[in-house]
Amino acid sequence: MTLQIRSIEEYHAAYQRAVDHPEEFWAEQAETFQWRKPWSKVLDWNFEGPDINWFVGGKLNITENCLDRHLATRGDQVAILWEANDPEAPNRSFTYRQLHAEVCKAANALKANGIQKGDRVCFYMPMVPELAIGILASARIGAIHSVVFAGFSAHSLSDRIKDSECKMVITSDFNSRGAKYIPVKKVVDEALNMGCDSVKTVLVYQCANEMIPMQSGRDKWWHDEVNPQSAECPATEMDSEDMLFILYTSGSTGKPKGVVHTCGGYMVYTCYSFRNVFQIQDGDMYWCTADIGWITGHSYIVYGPLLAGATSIMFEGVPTYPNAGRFWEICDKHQVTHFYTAPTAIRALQAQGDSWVEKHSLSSIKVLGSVGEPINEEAWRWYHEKIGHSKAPIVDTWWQTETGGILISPLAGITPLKPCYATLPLPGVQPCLTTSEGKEIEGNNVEGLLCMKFPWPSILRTTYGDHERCRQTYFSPIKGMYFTGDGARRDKDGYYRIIGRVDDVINVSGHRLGTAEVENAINQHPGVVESAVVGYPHDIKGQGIYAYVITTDPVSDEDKFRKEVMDVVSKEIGPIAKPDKIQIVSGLPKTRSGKIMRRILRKVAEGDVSNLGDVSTLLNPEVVEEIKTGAA
Ligand code: 6R9
Repeated sequence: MTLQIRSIEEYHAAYQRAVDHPEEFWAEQAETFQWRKPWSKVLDWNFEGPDINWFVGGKLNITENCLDRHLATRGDQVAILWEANDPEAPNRSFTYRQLHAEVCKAANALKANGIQKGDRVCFYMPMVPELAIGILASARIGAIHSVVFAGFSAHSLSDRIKDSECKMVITSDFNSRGAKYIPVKKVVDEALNMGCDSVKTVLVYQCANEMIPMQSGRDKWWHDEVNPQSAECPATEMDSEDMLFILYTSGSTGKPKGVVHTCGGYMVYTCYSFRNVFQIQDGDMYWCTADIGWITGHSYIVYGPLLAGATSIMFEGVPTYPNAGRFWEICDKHQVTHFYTAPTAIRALQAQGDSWVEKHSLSSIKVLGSVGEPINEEAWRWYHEKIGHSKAPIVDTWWQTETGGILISPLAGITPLKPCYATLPLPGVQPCLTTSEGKEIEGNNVEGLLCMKFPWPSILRTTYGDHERCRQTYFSPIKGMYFTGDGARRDKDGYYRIIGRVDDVINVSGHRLGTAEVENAINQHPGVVESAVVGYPHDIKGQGIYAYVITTDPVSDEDKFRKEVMDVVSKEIGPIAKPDKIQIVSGLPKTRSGKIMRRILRKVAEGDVSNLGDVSTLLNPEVVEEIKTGAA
């Protein structure tokens, strides 16, 4: 097993060793896995390309390390325990041996349907075990999975399928989420009607007992394809740097980009970070409430926990169904020891009152985790006191889709905590703060752009089909470094506090959305000439979406218009991107070069109009007054 640090002294020693001898440090971690062929060089890199290669020449299959490797010692231990949306429905659990068999069957079914090494397979599925089984099956035969969160619209799905030319889509008939019953396959049909010629097969996992249209020749039932298959499937040998998966995420400009992770480095880092941050022990019950449609689900529901031989709970539903006590009920029911969720969920549940928590003992909880956005002090304290009974440490884990795993976080029970601080980098991670000109800011009690000076094994390798975009987004803003897009503060003790995005990315309930993406969607409404979107502080979501819209004609029924705009956005991107506030304006504040002054729009959205700074250099200073008085 990879290193597990046990004390703060060990942490500091490991940190120093990883700085002084990174190749030696990471070789030691990597040696604990099963490789078909050892690497010839640990690391070969430059950030200019970027061209980053870990465990060069090494051959492996990540699923042998998630599954086969554990059969002798943990074959009968539960690997995945699934809790349905409906609290009355039975649980489903898979031991490592059973999961191995299911993954092999699904892998054989993919092969039987023409999927080969290097092919892309898209997943658009609810949180059922078959999603985890499916992505592992894809990895087993060397196919590349691209999971699209099942809340995205047909349009978003179609863009993602086209961008990576997926050969197969794996989906389900329906999705039960809370009180909602969503026809998932219908969305896939719509997406495929938008010209996804690469897709040859759609595998449909059956969740309900209803007839749905199946296109003959293309659509097949999961059970028909998977059940008859053999439970043995040899794993395909992969190069350490072969692609493992693509996951789309939003940036400041343009369409979402497909972040690419590769086999060897991602395997080593997700296991290492999982073990150290959560301090998992045998017998623990670990539950991450994320959706597998996001990176947190990939790294810390599926890969990290399975690589580490842990038991991972997977939940189909939502925190408030059938009531706001559901999370805590599940914690007691399964004696959860490690609970990992997002600040937006914590705030939403806190707002429902303590009585929902007090009904449950929560005595099994040893470690709490937070991820996705900065956690505010009030939520941190509530989480600590009410859920952790002031005993369980909170690991506030900072990381990104692009980083593959947690980079800055306390190690549970080891790193002294400070509310709202992600605290210290993991050994092997070298953060720094810079000015916007790229000059490193040394010392403590400082603030700047958060960058990384040195690669870690699960850093993104490229953005699918567009390496130049990867370079421009992450490696050229600050020369010689990986630029995160976040601003951070380093306090007197060297602890990091993440302030938030410094680019045009809005973080709504932990979901990343680009302002340009939302604006493009709004502009699809025939009555809209132009729009500008900014984030503003929101009590539950962290950030809400505030849209300024110029219309073609005067709007008589503003409520109706707002609803139409929201529907358009829902249809174009998905319900998560719906603006919370829409203000109709006659113009947008622009510089003489035609750039929208978002700083002003942000201030108005925040309700802070007292100090808008100098607006006299604007092309149209008069609109500022109008925008101020008409604030939504
Ligand atoms: C894992 C994940 C990444 C962005 C990131 C930052 C924000 C994530 C955070 C956090 C403060 C934390 N973020 N964790 N901010 N404290 N503990 O969320 O990936 O969806 O790519 O989002 O989320 O702004 O840059 P992703």
